Amino acid sequence: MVIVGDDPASQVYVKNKEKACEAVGFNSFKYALPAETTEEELLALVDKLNNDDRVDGILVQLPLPKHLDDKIIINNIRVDKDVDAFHPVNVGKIMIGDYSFLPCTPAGVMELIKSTGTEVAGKECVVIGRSNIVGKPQAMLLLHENGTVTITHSKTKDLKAVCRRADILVAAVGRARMVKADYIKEGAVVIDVGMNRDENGKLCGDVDFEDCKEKAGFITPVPGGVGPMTIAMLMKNTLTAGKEHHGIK
Ligand code: L34
Repeated sequence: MVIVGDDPASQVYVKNKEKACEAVGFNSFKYALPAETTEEELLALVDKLNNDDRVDGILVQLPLPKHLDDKIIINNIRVDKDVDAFHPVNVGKIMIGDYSFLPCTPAGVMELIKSTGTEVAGKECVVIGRSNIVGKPQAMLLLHENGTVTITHSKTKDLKAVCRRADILVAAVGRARMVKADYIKEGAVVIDVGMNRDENGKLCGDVDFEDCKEKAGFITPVPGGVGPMTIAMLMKNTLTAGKEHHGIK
């Protein structure tokens, strides 16, 4: 795990990942680099980890400080150690449904949906947000499960009406408690990917949980919903990578 700079939220997430590694019995090495780290220095570390046989999975926590280009860094992580599935080769594999790693957050969302007993096939699935990390791959995973998928974004007309069609609603916009009860269909599965701080500094999701909890069939809280599942999926990918590297079935 590589973390650059001192973003407090990233530090919490990385700490939680370290704890998870310990809980499942993985060795983890944390590299906390100063915010001023240069591209050259970060690439040198990535290269060292690429070639270190003790390392099965590499994760560079995002966001990186502004002077560093995520794309260049991610492109240099070995494809078979890219346990985030952010490398363009892994992203491409996901598009065609031929993958070893799924991106952790969308994969965690799929597990949460599965846990409700809801069949995705044929359902109206609406994803709010089109980021490369969540929105786009999320839509693809729902599509692989034969959902009828709509991706919405800032230019979507009448977002509320589109969301109200959803049997499965995944909110990944990054706007505190934006989704209210009038955005959801009675009985819908509502998955909240948001990780925001409200005006009082309190951690909250994109969904107004209190407002929606009676109307939704199933709803995930923040904290304690998608975040821990993201980490669980990271452990799963790392195990897959480790087995592959060591020839274990
Ligand atoms: N490279 N960067 C890379 N991989 C990732 O998979 C991530 N992501 C996102 C941000 N940057 C990344 C994460 O790890 C989001 N994310 C993440 C991971 C864990 C948690 C939240 C986001 C988490 O542990 N959430 C806890 C509460 C945390 C708190 O108290 O602040 C929860 O219960 O939701």
